[in-house]
Amino acid sequence: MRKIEKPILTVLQGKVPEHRPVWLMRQAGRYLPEYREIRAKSKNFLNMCLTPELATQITLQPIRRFNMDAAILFADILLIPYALGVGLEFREGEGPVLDRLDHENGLAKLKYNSDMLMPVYETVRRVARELPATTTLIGFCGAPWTVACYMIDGNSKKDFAEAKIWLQKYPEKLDELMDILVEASFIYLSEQIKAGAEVLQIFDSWAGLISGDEFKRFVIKPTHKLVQKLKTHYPHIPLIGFPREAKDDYKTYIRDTGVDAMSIDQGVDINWAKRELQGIKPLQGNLSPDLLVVGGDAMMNQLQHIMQTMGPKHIINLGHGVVPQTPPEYVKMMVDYVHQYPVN
Ligand code: 1CP
Repeated sequence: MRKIEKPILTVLQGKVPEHRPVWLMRQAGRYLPEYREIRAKSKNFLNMCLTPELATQITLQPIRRFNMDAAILFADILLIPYALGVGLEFREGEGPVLDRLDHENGLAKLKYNSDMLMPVYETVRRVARELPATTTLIGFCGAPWTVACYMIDGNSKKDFAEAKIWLQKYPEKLDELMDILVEASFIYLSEQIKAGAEVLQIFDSWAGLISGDEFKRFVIKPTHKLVQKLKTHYPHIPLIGFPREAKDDYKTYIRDTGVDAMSIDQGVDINWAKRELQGIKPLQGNLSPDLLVVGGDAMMNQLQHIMQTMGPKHIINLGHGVVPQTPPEYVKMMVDYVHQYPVN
């Protein structure tokens, strides 16, 4: 009997898959009517993340509708601050709002309570039971730097002005915060693995805010620590890093953090990625989320260009999350095209 293959795992092992794999960041979300339906009936977003019945259904929605090659756990990177005791609210039309971290005594108050996230692990267990045999279950967390940005500023409206002040005025406090977040993320991801996550992605959405020595200290170093800890305990679990908008630092990141693969944003020139990055580790991403709103030739040409340039050992994904205005039919068109595209 032929062994059932999970194409995402095959690409992450650096091999040619049976068919070209695709999944999308934020593949579950407001662009899907079935998501909006659940959301309209729910108390709030945080409650949705912490209710396994709902989070399981939402995680599976894009698998059922589009036959994606991966399911990504429906949760949020800000659940870690929540479990550290930080007040968190997702306000309608405003996004997340957190209690701001006080540079004087804020760090001492943070105590990670893993039990607060038990419902998330239960969601992972439920999704794992229901997934088709060829679909990979991806768990995730935010990278320490990105999570710190939200904790320090309390929201994302001011371009993380306060986090930038910490870089200048309190870099040692920031080191300390990085260590707290590495420990918490390690526990959080370990529990996801034990519950059935097969791959983990580390989202560093705001990695592009810093560069040079700051990038080394607050992106590379904490990510490397987290990767080391995970590799010591779970060497078989592939880790995908996503240092969004890191520009030239993508190269340092893929070499020095120890991740097994890297996701790239839409600002990265795909020929440069092919030349400079693909030989180091497998890559994912690069398609612009805006093209998924536009559809038609613009979307298909770009998709084809990425597939042709990168070959079959590439995971098709966007350069950032699906936006709410995206017509689901374009997503379907895109996924079907990827699946019928020859592997060699
Ligand atoms: O219904 C709604 O309006 C809620 C919107 C929403 C959704 C669908 C939020 C609030 N979070 C999520 C789910 C989510 N967030 C997932 C689930 C799985 C999937 O991809 O389908 C994941 C992986 C995330 C990760 C996340 N949350 C990131 C990293 C990736 C990225 O988008 O850069 C970040 C930065 C967040 C914070 C966050 N959560 C929600 C919002 C609106 C934001 C961003 C706020 C900002 O722009 O700063």
